[in-house]
Amino acid sequence: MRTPPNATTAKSTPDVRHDWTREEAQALLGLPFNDLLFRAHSLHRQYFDPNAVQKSTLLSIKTGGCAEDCGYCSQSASAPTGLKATKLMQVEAVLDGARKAKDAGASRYCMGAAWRAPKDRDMDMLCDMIKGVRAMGMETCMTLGMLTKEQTERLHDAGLDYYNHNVDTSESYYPEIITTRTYQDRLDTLQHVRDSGINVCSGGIIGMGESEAHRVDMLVTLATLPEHPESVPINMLVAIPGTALENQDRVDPLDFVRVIALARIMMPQSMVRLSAGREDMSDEMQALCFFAGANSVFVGDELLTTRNPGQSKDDALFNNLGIKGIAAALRDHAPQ
Ligand code: SAM
Ligand code: DTB
Ligand code: SF4
Repeated sequence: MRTPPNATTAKSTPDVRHDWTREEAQALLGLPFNDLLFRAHSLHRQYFDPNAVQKSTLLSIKTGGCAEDCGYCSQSASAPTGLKATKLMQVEAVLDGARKAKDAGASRYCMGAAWRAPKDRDMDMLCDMIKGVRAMGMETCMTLGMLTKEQTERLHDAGLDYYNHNVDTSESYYPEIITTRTYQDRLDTLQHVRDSGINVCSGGIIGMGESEAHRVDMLVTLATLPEHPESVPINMLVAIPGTALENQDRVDPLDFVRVIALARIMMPQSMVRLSAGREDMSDEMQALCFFAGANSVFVGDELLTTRNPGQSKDDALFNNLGIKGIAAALRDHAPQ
């Protein structure tokens, strides 16, 4: 495993545990807010610069028409969201986007495709995208759905730094949200990614109608993996018209902050990403999330199909909070 950027201690530290129980996690989540945040922030300071946030930019390299039925997603063919489906983008167009993202201060470029899984015929183009983005000095991330062992190895050999594949929620709540693939399918893909040497990015969504126990169980699943994901995106549901979750009530902002804090405590060396939903968060809510241990965000005007705070809004927030960016740390052993 690559040491996360800015991590100051080795992973043998007693804070980095893989034997969390749901009772322990539930007890942490039930602490008075200030006690929970103090604990999370103290750990955060121990492992990371508290005033540094890693910035990634997302690009949808293949949009819409997806065969899966994820209830939150605008890109599922089964959801009447009015989204126009596109083919896989050409490599040069993807690289143009990456150049702009780099100029805007992103250290990582995340390329997402609305697929159940990539087809083998797409692999050459995907590998060329990875090589081209890395040649610009940015870290690469992809999220393409399920992967076979062979596909994962090809992405690794092209130099892929991170693969994003979320567990999304707890195993017990998962069937309420997705029926076209299983929780175990997700864990299998994560295992391929881990085995290949690509850094693992895996998290989930808060605000899909799940209970506190489901949130706890999702984090216990991630924190009891043999190695914690290097990156843990915590998304706040973006309720998209036409999806099954379009009328979902907004999550209580302080409950969302509590989940960030719990993720920080249970996976103290992982980057915790404040992901989707920032457009609907106040500056104060985001500031509390950074205090609670979030140290990564998506920057730019768009996520995959929805809005994100643009550069000027984020620059103003980060300047106000005295937060700086974290530089890219590329894997150095990728065969090209
Ligand atoms: N198709 C691939 C897959 O599902 O693995 C990659 C793209 S998918 C959009 C990546 C992740 O984005 C999902 O697993 C989910 O956690 C998150 N996501 C998608 N739509 C969202 C929404 N409306 N609100 C919050 N998070 C969302
Ligand atoms: C993740 O956990 N969040 C990102 C990324 N991984 C690929 C995606 C958020 C998508 C939000 C809804 C949209 O823009 O379509
Ligand atoms: Fe398809 Fe991914 Fe959206 Fe699910 S989350 S419908 S797999 S694009």
